[in-house]
Amino acid sequence: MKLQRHPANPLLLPDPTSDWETYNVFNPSVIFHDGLFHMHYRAQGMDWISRIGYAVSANGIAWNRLRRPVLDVQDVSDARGLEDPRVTEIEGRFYMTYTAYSRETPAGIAPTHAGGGVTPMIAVSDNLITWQRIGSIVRGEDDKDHVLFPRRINGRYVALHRRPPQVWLAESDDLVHWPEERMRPIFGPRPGNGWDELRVGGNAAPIETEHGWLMLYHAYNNDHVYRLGACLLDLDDPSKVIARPKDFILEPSELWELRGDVPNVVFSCANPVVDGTVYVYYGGADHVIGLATCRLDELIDFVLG
Ligand code: BMA
Repeated sequence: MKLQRHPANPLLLPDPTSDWETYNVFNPSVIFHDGLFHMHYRAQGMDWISRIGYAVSANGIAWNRLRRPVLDVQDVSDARGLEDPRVTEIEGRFYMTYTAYSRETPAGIAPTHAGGGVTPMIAVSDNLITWQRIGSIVRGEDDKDHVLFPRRINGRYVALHRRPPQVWLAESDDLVHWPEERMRPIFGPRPGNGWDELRVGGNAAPIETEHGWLMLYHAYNNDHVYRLGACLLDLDDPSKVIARPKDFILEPSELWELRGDVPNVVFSCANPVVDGTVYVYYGGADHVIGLATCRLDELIDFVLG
């Protein structure tokens, strides 16, 4: 089973007339709310700093974008940019997880390729435009790809996050405090399995189904090719993986996925389900935004094998 690319791809391109989304727009979050598709995306402009942009669509294909970022850098803790937004609606409010990229590297942590530390942040909004930072899941360690589940499980808010090289689960009573004793690893890369042999990380809010939480994730291998896969987590205890097919569901093959700012990347932060179709929006080569879809029941059949 493979996702089907939309013929209108890529759907969103950088805007060379702007100063903040001049070079790259990628890694979008998309939710379906009150009959509209709402997108938040990572944008890079003249200063190469990432900011979060917003666009809205009636059909999920043609987008109207706001001509300014909805979340911008604030201080030294995010001075290198805000990356990879993932929006989840929980109990009528909107929460965005994103990676804050700092100018400072915490003691004892190896700097990232551009030199700096990352913090897995959470912000809240009631209108999808105005965002307020509420805190982070952890601090002072290499941790990102954090994603909130769309509802509480056993009374607690739940998030996926990524402590290299594994995906972890975290729980919180208030979305602000995430106690270490309530964190545990779920799954990691599969050495020898090719596409997900080196790193894995969650995509967007897991989809609740009668079989379990359907979770889409990204992975890369020793050749640094990013692909997408899927697995199923237990409904009551999402730290239990019920099924994880060996094969991926999307890999870079179009020119705009193979060549861009970072080659050979499909990276997704969005899987809204509308009328039984899963809409997987993704960044192509850290440069543009595309869409691939499948039927929800087909994806479940594939994951269950
Ligand atoms: C990851 C993130 C993503 C990016 C990917 C590929 O570490 O930074 O934003 O799309 O690398 O470059």
